[in-house]
Amino acid sequence: MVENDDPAAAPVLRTTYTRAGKARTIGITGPPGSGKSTLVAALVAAYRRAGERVAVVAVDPSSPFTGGAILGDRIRLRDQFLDEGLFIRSMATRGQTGGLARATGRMAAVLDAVGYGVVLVETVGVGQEEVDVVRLVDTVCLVTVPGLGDDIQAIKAGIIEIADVLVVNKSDRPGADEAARDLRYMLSLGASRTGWTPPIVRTTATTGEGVERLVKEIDAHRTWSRESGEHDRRRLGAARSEVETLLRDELVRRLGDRRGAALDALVAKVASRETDPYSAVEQLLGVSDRSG
Ligand SMILES: Nc1nc2c(ncn2[C@@H]2O[C@H](COP(=O)(O)OP(=O)(O)OP(=O)(O)O)[C@@H](O)[C@H]2O)c(=O)[nH]1
Ligand SMILES: [Mg+2]
Repeated sequence: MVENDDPAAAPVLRTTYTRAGKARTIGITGPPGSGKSTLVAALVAAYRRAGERVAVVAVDPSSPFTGGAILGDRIRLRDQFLDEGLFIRSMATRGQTGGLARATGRMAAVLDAVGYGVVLVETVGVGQEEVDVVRLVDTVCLVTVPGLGDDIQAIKAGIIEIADVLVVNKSDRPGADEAARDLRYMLSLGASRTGWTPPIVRTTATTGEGVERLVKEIDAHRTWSRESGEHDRRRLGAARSEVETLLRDELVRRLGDRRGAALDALVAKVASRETDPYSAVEQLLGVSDRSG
């Protein structure tokens, strides 16, 4: 219900929201095929060994067919499927725009509230929406691989600014040193906004090599984030965006309910350029004010 933005989810979110806030939320993002799911599986194993209950939310806007059956194969967590301390959910956007980050954030809150100590969010960090998704987590891990070459430039533009930990996965392949060097160089170009310099961790997700170090670096970021105030800043930003989104939705809904005909008429006038959208909004808000 939460995932589908079903109105029936509201009571669920009301009860769970104030109980959330304890989980560590970790985003795993990076280009297709870089080994995100394999890395998620390795992280799940590490956190489960440490006694944590773990939830995984895989966000896949590109595939409307993503579902439990396909996920079993894709996410490579087959041996972990019978583990009661592990919850896995794959979600697709089903064509709606703008709702992905919201649905993911809400799902993370519910999972947090029901006692998952670690919530992992996997997403392909390409579009703005996915950048928004990953912005909601406490720690963002950007996964790259050796030999990406120019592709790395494209990643840089979108997401490197919000990466807290940089991962060079498939370090069993040639070129891991160069990849790490490229990342270090890219980091040196942009001044850190927050005072945190993302560490660069090499992993081989398929064997688990480097995963313990990754867990340590994620922990180190979390500690820094709490002490520096960055954690509070992010939570505040996420809360503001959630409240403002709901406010916007509710405003549109109420206007539609009470002044549906007026809204339609004004939209038509904007379309035919009899009036402009700014005046239309002013008029609608004025009308709404008078009607209470
Ligand atoms: N050699 C090597 N192969 C790896 C490593 N990690 C993952 N792979 C392989 O890379 C392929 C893609 O791995 P996935 O984990 O599905 O990658 P992904 O980033 O989740 O892919 P999408 O979700 O489709 O974007 C699989 O065949 C993995 O077995 C690694 O460290 N070394
Ligand atoms: Mg994957």
